Parts: sequence; C-alpha cells; structure tokens
Amino acid sequence: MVALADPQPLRMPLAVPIDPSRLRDPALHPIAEKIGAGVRLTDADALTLYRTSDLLGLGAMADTVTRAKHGDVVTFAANQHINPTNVCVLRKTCVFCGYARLPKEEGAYRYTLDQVLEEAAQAANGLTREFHIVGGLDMQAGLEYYTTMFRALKANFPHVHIKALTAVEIAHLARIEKLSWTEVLQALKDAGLDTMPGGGAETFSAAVRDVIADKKLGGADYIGVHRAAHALGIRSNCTMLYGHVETFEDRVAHLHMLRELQDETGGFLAFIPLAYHPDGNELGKTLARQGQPTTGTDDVRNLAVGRLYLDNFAHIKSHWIMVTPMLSQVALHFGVNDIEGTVVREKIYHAVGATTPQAMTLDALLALIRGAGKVPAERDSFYRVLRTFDGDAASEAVPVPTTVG
Ligand code: V47
Ligand code: SF4
Repeated sequence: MVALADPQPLRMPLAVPIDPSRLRDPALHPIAEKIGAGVRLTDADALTLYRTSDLLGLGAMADTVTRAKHGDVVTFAANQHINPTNVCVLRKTCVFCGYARLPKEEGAYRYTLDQVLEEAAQAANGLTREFHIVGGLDMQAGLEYYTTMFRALKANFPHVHIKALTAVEIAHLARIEKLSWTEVLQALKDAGLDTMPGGGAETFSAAVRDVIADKKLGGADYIGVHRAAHALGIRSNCTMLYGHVETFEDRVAHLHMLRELQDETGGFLAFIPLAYHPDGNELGKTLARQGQPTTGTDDVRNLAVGRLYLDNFAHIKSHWIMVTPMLSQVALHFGVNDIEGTVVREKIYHAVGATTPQAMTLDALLALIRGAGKVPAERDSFYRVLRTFDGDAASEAVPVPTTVG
C-alpha cells in the first residue's frame, strides 16, 4: 500500500451549526441538527434532501458546510482535455453516448503520438498544468499506446500533471492485455500517470445500467478499480451521471458506494455530478422529456446533496461545460467549491449537443467566481492552492494570463 499524496480530504462529518430560520421544510430540521452535531447523514436523510421542495433551505445547509470547509475560496485548474481516440467497442450499447464510433464509421479517429503531442503543444504556453486524457475502448490502443503517450508527454511537458483513463478504460486495458487492474495501473503510473478522472461511473444501479450501458463495467468493479488505484497511491475523482432513467433511490445507492470507498481509502479528490445531455444519442430519443436537458433545480440539488451526504469528501466540483457557466455560478451557493476549469477543446459533451463554449478565458472564469461573491484561486491537481485572486490582482508574482484556451 502506497501513501496517498497530501492533502488528505476531511474524513469526518463536520459539526456546523445551521440557522433553522433558513429552513422552510420541517423535514429538514432533524437533518440540520445532525449536521450541527457532526452526525453522519443516513440514506433516508439523503432521500429527504432529494425530495424536499425547500431548495433554498437545502442550499443554505450545503453552503454552510462548504464555508466551514473552504471559506469563500472557489478553486479551478488550468487544464487541457485530450481525447486520443473515439473508437469504442461499446459504441452500440452505451446508448447515452454520442461521442464513440466504430472503427470504420464516419468520424472515427485515433491520434498518432505526433497528433497527441501536437494537440498538447498548447501546454507550451506554460499555463496548462494538467492534461485530462480520456477516450473510447479501442482495441487498437493497448497499454503500450498509453505508456508511450504518457512518457512522451512527460518528456515534453514535465510540468504538466497527467490525469488520465477512467476505471472503464483501465479495466478494458487489463482485459485486452490479460493483466490485472493493478498491473495496468502500475505500468501507467511508471509511465507518468498521476491521477485518474472520475468518468465511467454513470449510475451504479444494475437496473439502470441494463438500460443505459448494458455491457459497461459494473458499479462494484468501478469501485474496485478505484480501490486498486488508491492502493498504489493514485488518487482519483468520481462522478455520477444523473437525469436519465435513474430514481432518487438509485442516486443515493450510488453515493453510498462512493462514501464507503472514501471511508476505506481517502483516495477520492472530488465528486462531480454530471448532468445527462439528451441530444445526439439514442437514449435521448426514448425519454419522455424529448430534447430537454436536466433542470437547473435538479443540477444544484445533486451538488448540494453530494456536499451534505459525502461528508468525507473535501471537494465538490461543478462542470460548467454541461450545466452552463451561469448555473455553475449559482451552484457556488449550493455546496460547490471547485469549477472544472479552463478546458481546452472539450469534445465529449460537445458531441452530444452541449452549446456552451469549448473553453473559457481566465478573465471570464474569474468574473464568474467573483460575481458569486467568492474568491477565485488557481489550484494544482491535488487541490493545493497556487495563487488566489482577491481584489483585482493575483496574490503572487506569477504572470496573469488574459486568456487560456
Ligand atoms: O463517463 C457521456 C459522461 C463522462 C454523456 O474527473 C455524458 O475531473 C452527459 O467523467 N450527457 C466523461 N454526460 C466526463 C467525465 C469528467 C468530466 C469532467 C471532469 C472529470 C474529472 C470527469 O461524460 C462519461 C459519461 O458519464 N457522458 N455522454 C451525455 N450524453
Ligand atoms: Fe465508449 Fe465511454 Fe462512450 Fe461508453 S461512454 S461508448 S465506454 S466512449
């Protein structure tokens, strides 16, 4: 077992007093009392939080806990997304995904190493501190494809952290290479993998997976791969895809599994609820709310419930690409302390119809955070604050870029 890099997340529920006059729904009072006493919320409490119509009361509780953990600081990272291949063996069975292609299908691509390096070259500006690398389950992109890629990226951009490959991709590599998850993870770590992103979780419920991702790695195995990563000292994020066919009970069961692994390893850095986008994918055509994305209230509710139920997580992240920058700004009062940052050329969500920009300038991100009355801070991939932007200037003498991406 390898020690996990600091900082450790807060592993215990915090005792945080909540002003009962801010809660309109009486069902929230006993939950607020538990939070005030530092008592862990039950699954039934989480269901109450999902069902309450007192959205502002829920937000008040989530915001109080967030302030106790992070004050007014909201972090972001200057990262760059690279999606090296959209070829995926699950293309026909993950019916919510509009990004994947079969090998011979129009629009299919697989980058050569030179193409990856060319795309990564934007990091030469010195601003990008993290590559976020995910793609399809491509039979022609085995372990060596990725180890060669990571070694080359580290050689060319030694200052850039590599956050790469979801649990589903790790399991796929293990299967095609006939190796264990741990062997794959160790080889990738040796080649330069620093942390893992949280994609591929979807909703863990077997009944939901039967409908939306029939052949995909199951929830218990998603947890198993993250456990194996944490044991090697590789920290990771986790996600939950919501707003498709899942129930509130499914969401709570999903959060339960994440909280249990976090109790065990402390290896999760952040929880990121992902709003299902119905355009450009098969599942969207079958839903009653044809063409409609998730609602703003459901978006902030998922973030707030995550903040309150996942008491052993330090960071709750909003993904502005999917829920819009405006909603992400409001979410800063619903438990969010981190915003998916200055993303360069996001492809996965834009393949399913996201109309948000593909990248945000630093100035726009700072304005968004300040507009919510919060203090922006740039962080590294382990959530260590690198510089804060209180007032109009950065706290350190690091050159302030005017645009990123
Ligand atoms: O696993 C795919 C989701 C995820 C759709 O760890 C869809 O820092 C909505 O996990 N509508 C990949 N979502 C993205 C992801 C992520 C994003 C940002 C930061 C991090 C992190 C991780 O995107 C997939 C899937 O759950 N996805 N299709 C869709 N139609
Ligand atoms: Fe492949 Fe991932 Fe899309 Fe599923 S969600 S088809 S595993 S790229």
